[in-house]
Amino acid sequence: MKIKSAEFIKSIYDLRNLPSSVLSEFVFVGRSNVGKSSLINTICNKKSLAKVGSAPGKTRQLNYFLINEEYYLVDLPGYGYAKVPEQIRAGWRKLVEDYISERENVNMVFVLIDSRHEPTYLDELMVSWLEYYEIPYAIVLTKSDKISKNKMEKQIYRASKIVHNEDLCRDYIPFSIVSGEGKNDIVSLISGALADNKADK
Ligand SMILES: Nc1nc2c(ncn2[C@@H]2O[C@H](COP(=O)(O)OP(=O)(O)O)[C@@H](O)[C@H]2O)c(=O)[nH]1
Ligand SMILES: [Mg+2]
Repeated sequence: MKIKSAEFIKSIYDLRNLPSSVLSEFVFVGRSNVGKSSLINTICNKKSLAKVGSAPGKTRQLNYFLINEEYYLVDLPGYGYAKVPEQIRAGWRKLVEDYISERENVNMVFVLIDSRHEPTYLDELMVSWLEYYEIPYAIVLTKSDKISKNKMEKQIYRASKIVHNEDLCRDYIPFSIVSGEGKNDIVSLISGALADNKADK
């Protein structure tokens, strides 16, 4: 499957305003600045579909993008930025957990981790929610252009330590907007999941 069309649909601040459609949703999560917006732009081949480098921790909304008029990509608010007050962090936690636990058409979640850093407590919490609610996910190690192949192997190993259900964790994907590494893997995972979904119906 190729991404032929990608269009921004809306930003959602309150889960009561989620789209009523039953299209599959592929969701991107990770700490602020991990490269979520850049990844969405890269896989959609559109430079400024999602806003890159906006003030970390300031984006509290879910952004919906409609792809090939067939499914959504959902950009969740980034987590774990040090300067964010506790009250806002608690708000993030509730918004994201409510979304993950209640939204039935979530097909797969991509958990983005900066390949230069260790997984954080919030990455681990995210993975534990996904496993608890039995949602398939993949771990994406972003900014792979910044580290060596050797270091990447080590970082994948470290990331595997926060995974407890290997059936739900579909893949570990090194990704870079600079080299394009990982782009096809992400698009293939999405196409495969959509095909399985159709086969089930
Ligand atoms: N070198 C490099 N920089 C990246 C990559 N992905 C994102 N960035 C940079 O990281 C910063 C944060 O990216 P952004 O997509 O806004 O992160 P978000 O907060 O998770 O949406 C920006 O300055 C990007 O240009 C990558 O693969 N390689
Ligand atoms: Mg962003």
